[in-house]
Amino acid sequence: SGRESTSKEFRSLHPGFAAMESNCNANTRSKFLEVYNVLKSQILNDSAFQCTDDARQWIEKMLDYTVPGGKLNRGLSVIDSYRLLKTGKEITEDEVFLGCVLGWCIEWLQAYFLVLDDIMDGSHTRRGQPCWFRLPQVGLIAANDGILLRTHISRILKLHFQTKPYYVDLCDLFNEVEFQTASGQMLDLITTHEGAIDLAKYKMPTYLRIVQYKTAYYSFYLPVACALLMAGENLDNFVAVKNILVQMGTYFQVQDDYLDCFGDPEVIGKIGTDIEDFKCSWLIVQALERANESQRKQLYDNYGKADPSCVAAVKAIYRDLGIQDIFLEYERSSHKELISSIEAQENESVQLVLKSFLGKIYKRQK
Ligand code: GPP
Ligand code: MG
Ligand code: MG
Ligand code: MG
Repeated sequence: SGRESTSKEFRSLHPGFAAMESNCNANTRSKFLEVYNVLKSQILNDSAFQCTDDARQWIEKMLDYTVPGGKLNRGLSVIDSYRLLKTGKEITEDEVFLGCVLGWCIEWLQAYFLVLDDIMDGSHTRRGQPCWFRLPQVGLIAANDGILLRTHISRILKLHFQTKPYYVDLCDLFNEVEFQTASGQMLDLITTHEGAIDLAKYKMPTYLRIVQYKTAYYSFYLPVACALLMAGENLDNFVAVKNILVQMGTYFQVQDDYLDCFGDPEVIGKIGTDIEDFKCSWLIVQALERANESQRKQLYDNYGKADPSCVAAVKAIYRDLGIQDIFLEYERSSHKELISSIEAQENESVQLVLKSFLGKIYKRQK
C-alpha cells in the first residue's frame, strides 16, 4: 500500500513527471499502432500464399475491422510489463518492437475469439459497430476468418521469433492458452444448455470455473507470460503470479457481466445479450442466491427470453435485490484481496507489473 500512495504523491508533487509519463504512454501506443501496419503488410505479402487482388482486399478489410479497434489493454500490457520487469535497464528499439509484436499476437487471438464468440452468442454489436458476421457480405465466411486469424498468429510468431531461444515456449504458451479458452467457451455454452433446462444449475463454483477458463488465461496470464519469456524467465517459476492473474481475470469477467446489464452501450461498444441468452452470468448467480420464492419464480419465468418485457422484469428483480450494491462491495473486496496477494510477492518488479495491470481495470466503465 505504501508504494502506491507514494507514487501518487510523487506524481502530484511533480506534474512534469506525470506529463512525461503519459507522453511516454502515448508514444508506446503510437509505436504499437505502427507495428500493426508492419504485421498486416507481412501477412498480405506472405510468400506461402499468393494473394489475388480480391483476397488481399478481403484480408485487409477483415483485419482492419476485427483486430485493432478495441481498448488494446492486453496488447499494450506486454510491452508495459516488459519495461517494468527490466526496470533500471535500457531497453532497445528492437525489444520494444518485439514486445509490440507479441502484444499484437494477443490482440489477434482476441479478434479470433470474438469473431467466433459473437456468432455463438448471436450478438449484434462489438466495439461500437455491427459484429463482423452481421455484415451482409460476410455472414458465415466469418467462421473461416476466425480460423484465418488464428493461423496468422503462428505465422507472426514464426517470422519474428523463430531464432529466439524461447520460441518453443512461446508457441507452447499460445497453444496452452488457446486450449484453456476454448475449453472455457465450451463450459460456457454447455452450461447455458443446462441452465435453460433448470436455472438452479447456476451456482458460484460453476460460474467461477467458466470464467477462469474462458477469460482469465488469455486476457491476464498471457500478456505477462509473454513478457516473462521475452525477459528470459522460466514460466514454471511464476505459478504464484499466474494464480494472482487468474484471480484478476475472474474479477474482470465479473465486471464484463455487470456491464452487460448495467453498462452504457455507448461506452462499452456492445449491447448486452446475457439475459436473453440464458447466460450463467455473475448477476443471475447472485440473484438466485438471494431471491425469495416469488422473485425466484419471476426469474424462472423471464430469464432467457428475447422479449424486452421479460428482460426488463429480470432487471427489475436485480434492482430490488440491490445487485448493483453487491457488485460494488465485491469490487472493493476483490481489489483489496488482490492488492494484499500482490504485496506478498517478493519480487518488486513483479509487484509493479501486477499493480499496473490491476490499475488499468479497477472500476472500469468499459
Ligand atoms: C468472452 O465471453 C469469452 C471469449 C471472448 C472467449 C471466446 C472463446 C472462443 C474459443 C471463441 P463473453 O461472450 O461474455 O464476451 P463478450 O461479452 O465480449 O461477448
Ligand atoms: Mg460468449
Ligand atoms: Mg459474447
Ligand atoms: Mg459478456
